[in-house]
Amino acid sequence: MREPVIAYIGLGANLGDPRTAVLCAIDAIADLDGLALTAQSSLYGSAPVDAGGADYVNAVVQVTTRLKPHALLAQLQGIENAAGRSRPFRNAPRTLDLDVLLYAQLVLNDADLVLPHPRMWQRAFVLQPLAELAPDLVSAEQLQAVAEQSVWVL
Ligand code: PH2
Ligand code: MG
Ligand code: MG
Repeated sequence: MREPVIAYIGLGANLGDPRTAVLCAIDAIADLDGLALTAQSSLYGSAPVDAGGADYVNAVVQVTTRLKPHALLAQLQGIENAAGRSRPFRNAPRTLDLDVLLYAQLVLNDADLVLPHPRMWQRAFVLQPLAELAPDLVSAEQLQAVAEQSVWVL
């Protein structure tokens, strides 16, 4: 049996009822086989970054999982699809977005999965909730670099 590893998942939504979508997604993640939800951040509001539409609800959860990275991604995409996710164009407003941010120390450059998440260090809506869960993973300098982005605790 694979040893369980710690992974971090970013959640976001800005269409429909985003707060409910993010809370339901956290429950759905916790219900997945091969995974335990081990911590969840506060919910954050955030202005869209490189995107249009309404303000987002964002959060980060920590999971401990035996799922391989692509199996974890596939499970998360199932939850996105069940929430009515469509992909009409890049960074379109979405009912639910679930991104694997970190998977143990793994560095991966596959076509469908890049780890760590390639844009997470430019995004306060990821770094602030991640720092709440795992302060050792985010430096003061990294938080300072995105300090002009508008993010607030809900
Ligand atoms: N997700 C994006 C693009 N821009 N902006 C905010 N505030 N929150 C997001 O989750 C978000 C975004 C692409 O996934
Ligand atoms: Mg995303
Ligand atoms: Mg995504």
